This record gives sequence, structure tokens and C-alpha cells, in this order.
Amino acid sequence: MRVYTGDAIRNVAVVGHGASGKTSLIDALAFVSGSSKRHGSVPDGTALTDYTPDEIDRQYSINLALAHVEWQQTKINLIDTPGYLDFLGDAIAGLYAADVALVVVSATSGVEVGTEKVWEFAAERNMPRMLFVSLMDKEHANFEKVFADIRDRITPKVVPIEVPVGEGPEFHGIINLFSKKCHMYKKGTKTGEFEEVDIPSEYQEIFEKYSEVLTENVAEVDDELIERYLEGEEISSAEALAAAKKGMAAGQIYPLLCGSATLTYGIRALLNKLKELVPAPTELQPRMGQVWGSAEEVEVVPTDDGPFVAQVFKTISEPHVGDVSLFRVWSGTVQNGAEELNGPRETTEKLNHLSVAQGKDREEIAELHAGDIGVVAKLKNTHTNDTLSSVDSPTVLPKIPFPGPLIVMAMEVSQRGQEDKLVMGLQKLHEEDPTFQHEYDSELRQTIVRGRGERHLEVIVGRLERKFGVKAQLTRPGIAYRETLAGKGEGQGKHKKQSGGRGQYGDCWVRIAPLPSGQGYEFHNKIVGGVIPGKYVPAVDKGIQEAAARGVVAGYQVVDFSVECYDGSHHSVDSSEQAFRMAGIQAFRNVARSCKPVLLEPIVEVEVWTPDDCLGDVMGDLSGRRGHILGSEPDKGLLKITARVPEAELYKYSTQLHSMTHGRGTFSWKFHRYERVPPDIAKEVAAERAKEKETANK
Ligand SMILES: Nc1nc2c(ncn2[C@@H]2O[C@H](COP(=O)(O)OP(=O)(O)OP(=O)(O)O)[C@@H](O)[C@H]2O)c(=O)[nH]1
Ligand SMILES: [Mg+2]
Repeated sequence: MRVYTGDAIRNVAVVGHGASGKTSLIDALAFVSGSSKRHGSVPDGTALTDYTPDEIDRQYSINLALAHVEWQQTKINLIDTPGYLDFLGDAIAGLYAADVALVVVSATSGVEVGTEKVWEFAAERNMPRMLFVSLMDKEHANFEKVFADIRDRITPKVVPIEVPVGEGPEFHGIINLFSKKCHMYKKGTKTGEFEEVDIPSEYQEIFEKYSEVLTENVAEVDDELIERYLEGEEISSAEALAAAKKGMAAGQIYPLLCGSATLTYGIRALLNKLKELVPAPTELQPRMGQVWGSAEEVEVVPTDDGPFVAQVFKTISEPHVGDVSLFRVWSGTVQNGAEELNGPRETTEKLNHLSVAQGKDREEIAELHAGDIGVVAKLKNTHTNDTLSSVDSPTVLPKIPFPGPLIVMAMEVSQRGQEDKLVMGLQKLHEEDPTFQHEYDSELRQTIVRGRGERHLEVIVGRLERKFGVKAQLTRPGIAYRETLAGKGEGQGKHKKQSGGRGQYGDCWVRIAPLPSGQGYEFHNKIVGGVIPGKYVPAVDKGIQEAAARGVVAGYQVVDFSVECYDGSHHSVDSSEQAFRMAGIQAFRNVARSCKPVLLEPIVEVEVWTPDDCLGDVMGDLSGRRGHILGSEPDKGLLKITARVPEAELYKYSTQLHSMTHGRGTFSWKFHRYERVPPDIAKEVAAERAKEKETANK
């Protein structure tokens, strides 16, 4: 592989809804360009960028993956991204590593939820975008309809620069609006070969209609051009193309192309347009970074001779290779074997075996220039989102904003003794995918895992087994219930044992009273006259806390109460700390029961975004989950509902919301406070807990 300088590089993230044909398109681009030896396919499990066992089994993309094509002295880096929203994190990482988003829209399904989502993310980053109508050969393909759909639902600034000749099984050519010529594909071609002909007369009208839209739109990019256009002057294809590039970079137009990855029709034209319309990294504005260790900002300029700055946008852990880091060079040039700095982790890393990736294959390369995308294995302590920079000019780039998790589950190992391996595996998987999180909850005694959806967590279970040999399963997560006391009480705790030799004697009297929510626990020593010697009072306190941790109603920790220890007695020989601790336990058990104990549950505040037409269903569902709706307001083109819902009722909510809103709804949540559980439900929780204890004791 030759070394490319920044001006001859293009970086394209291929994004879109699930099954829109992204992976197939990248495979076709790589094959037609000659950069890949075979034309792979997703159903056969041979696609260049769907190479992991997970992806081959499931026939859809799960991970971001890299490919590149060399086309007319230019290297086009292609980043394949998953369409399923469970794996949105990788789509976002792909967008952050690229300069242009190629949004793939199926010719039969048109704009879908995933299309809208990736469009929004690219828009937030102000990324230039182009669109590709895929699957043009498929039955019921309808270019005109998809174009209208994009215009109405995504952007009015979409401008077709190609028009298909025939659709579905009839699809056999593409009109190029810049060259005003038509490519007729050779039947049976495997590499997108075509014959260039004049536009067929029956397509003249369509050509003129679209041509006008194109010229008008690109002319508007340039004052001089629009003047000439309005005066009826001819605008050359070269001028139109240059204006289209400028307009695309500025977000004034979004070019639309079309084709079929299976038949390789339109693939050469797309390669040309990627080269011609996508800006080279060296043409881009500098990014802003921060000088490591100071608040000073620094421009990261995409030039070969600048100080080296690169960001890791994805890490993949491979069982026998260790971690593989995918990174984008934002400035400078890096040589194979160079030593670079990871400032925040206070480490330097040696970039041995510097490579570029073609699907699962890696090829070593002597150096990478500003704007290029590379791969390196076995970094010591560098993870997704870290910046590597030259030791002399330590820099940190802003982090990629990965979305937070939406679903919580518990995870158990199937075989005892694998717990440590589980933790290690989960940590590795978190490092390669920041949208996946895990922690051990010592109160629930469960490993809690969080992800973007059920499918996401199932994939994690699969990876644990394949990569780390840990068999695990997902279970329902426990809820951190609490208990508190609604009333006051007082009484005695006495521990007395006489069993030959030295006995045990502890005796205390306590008053217990509720405290306001969130106040915690207070202990007041009100002993007078040394009826309990000072050295034993802390033992009473300790005993009370121990008993409170075990609960009264259902075995959950009792919170928010105060204790006054006001009386008691002791024995000069038999009293001990241990005996007073036992007395404290007894006192709490005796008294708390009469203090109207109640069960508390965590309430979370959720924000749910839903399309208007699903509002009724979503509200109804929240109420059914014992939710209390606080209000709704328009937000981000949807309706945002704010509600408070018991955490116990939110199990698998993301799955339900997804199905109610056909994937268009999203939500986020945060802990609000503890509230009393209604009595009938409290009974069920207590019964459930008792059952758990019984099974645990068996
Ligand atoms: N007829 C036809 N089928 C295609 C074409 N491109 C892709 N397909 C099929 O459409 C299905 C989905 O294609 P993929 O390439 O996996 O789509 P994707 O966008 O990568 O999907 P995700 O990875 O799930 O986001 C596969 O069965 C492909 O074989 C095409 O041009 N024509
Ligand atoms: Mg795919």
C-alpha cells in the first residue's frame, strides 16, 4: 500500500438505517475499484466489513469497520457503521472519524428512523452529507418517491445529481446530470462496466427537469454563477461540479446519487463523486484542541508538518492480539514505530506495526499523514476517545459524545468460579464500547450491566463467551428498595446469657423517631450516671445499625431515623462490647416494629421523546407503570414528556417504547428520590424477598 498525503485522502462514514445496504455498498466500492479481490455479500457472510462471527451469524453490522479504496490516485477511507440503533455508539464514532457522511437510503423503504437519527447526528457536527439511494435493482424500487421522501422528511436541500434509467428488475442505466450523458450497464457485468451513451429520448424530459433543479441549486452557491444562470448563460459541468463541492461543504446542498451494490451499477460513478465532491482533510478548518495540562486552547491544523495529533475512535479487543486501536490523524505525520504521548494517562505509546485496515485484514505502512485513518495493536493504556500527540506538543482533543445507556439488566455467570473472568471481560468490552457499562452492586449483590437495548446486551453476552470464554446470562436486575419508619417508639433490648463460666450481659433502652427523607441516621447518647459505661455505648450504636441494615418489613435497609439511648444497665463481669452490640440489635428489632415501618422505592424522573401520533399510547403506558406525568412540551421536533416513575416499573422500557413508537421514541432517566411503595405492592415485594432468602438458604 502506498503512502498518501492529506490532499489525496477522502474520509467517508457510510451511515443509514439497518439493512439499507451500507455494508454491501462498501464491499462493491472496494471490489469495483480493484482494492478488494472478491465481491463479498452479507447473506453469504463474506462482506468485507461484516467479518466478526457475531455479524456473520446475524447478517447485520454490529461494529464500526474500516475499508479503503484506491481510485484515481486517491485513497478513499470508508467507515462502515451499524444501522441498528442499539449500536448507535459506533455510528457516532464513525461520523467523528470522517469528514463526510454518505447517507444510504433504501430505494424500497425510503427514509426510516435510522436515517433520521444519523442525519441529526451529522447535522449536530455540521458535517457535509451526500445521499445514496441503494437497492435500485430490487422489486418496487422507486427513486422519485424516495427523493420526495428525503426532501419532505430530511432536507429540502437534497439535489439529485444522477437519475436512474429503469427501476427494480428494469434498472439498467444511470443519467449523470453533470456530464449530461448516460451510463448503460453491460448486462452481467461484475465490475460496474458501462457504455456511455447520449440520454435516451424518452428520458429527455426527466433529465431536463432534474437538470434544472441541479443547476439552480448549485448556481445559488455562487453569486456570480447565479447571475449568469439567471441571464440564461450556460454553466459548464466543471463549474457546476466545483460549485456542488463548495455547496456541499457549506451544507447548502446534499447531492443524491443512486445504484445497486449487488449489480455494481452506479458504483464507478459513486467512486468518482466521492473523489470529486468530498473535501480532502487538508481543505478542512482546523479543529480546536487543548494543550494538555493547561486550559489553553490550540488549533489542530491538518497539515503534514504540524505536530502529530491523533484520536482513537474505536478499540477492539481480540483474544490473541490484544487491543487494536483505530485512530484518525488530525495533524502531522506519524512513522511506523514512533513514540507518542497519551497526556491524560501519563504514558507514551510506541506505534509498532502501524497499519491500515481492509475489513479484517491489516497491512503495515511506513507512515500516515494528516487526515489519514490507521490501526495499531497492543497499545499499553490507550482507549477509545484518547488523544495521542507528539511528546513536544501535548494536545488533547474533545471527546466523542457517546450516548448513554438506556437499558439495565443483571448478569450472572453460568458456572461458579468465573466471576473474576467476568469482571475482566466486561471491563474490556466497556473499553471497546463506551455505550456499554457495568458495575458490581454490593447492595443488590448483582453485576449490573447497562446498554443501548436488549440486542446490545445479548451481543455482549455472546462476546464474553467467544472472546473471554465466560458463559453468562442476563437476568432481571434487583431494585434497591429501602425501608423507613413513619412513627415513634421506645423500648428495651436486653441480651443476657449464662452458660457456665463468664456470661454475657447487655441492656439498653432506646427511643426511635423518624427523620426527614434523606437525613440518614443519627445516634444520641443520653445515658446519665454511667448506667451503661461510656465504652459500651458505641457498641449499642453499632448493633442498631447492623439490625437496621437487615430491615423490618422486607429485609431492606432502614433509613432516615434517629435513636436516643437513654437508659440501661450493666454487669461488672459479664458485660462486654459484644453483649451491648447484641442488646442494640435486640432494641432495634423490638422497637422498630412498633414505629410503623414502611417500604420505600426509588423513583426516577424520565424524559420521553415521542412523535405526536404516539403520545396517547406513550402516556397511557407511563400511567400503567404507576407513572406520574408532570407535563409535555415540543422539543427537537418531537413531544417531550416528563414523568416520575418507580424504577421497578421501568424494566425493559426501551424495548416497549421502541415498539410503541416504531423506533422513533427515545428517553433518558435519572434518579429522583425514594417514595413509599403502595401497601399492596409492598406486600408482594416482601413476599418475593422472603422467597429469595429461602432459596438462598437452601
Ligand atoms: N437486491 C439488492 N439487495 C441488496 C443490495 N445491497 C444490499 N442488498 C441486500 O440487503 C440486505 C442488507 O444489506 P446490508 O449491506 O447488510 O445493509 P446494511 O445497511 O449494512 O445493514 P446494517 O448493517 O444492519 O445496518 C442484504 O441481504 C443484502 O444482500 C442491492 O444493491 N440490491
Ligand atoms: Mg452493515
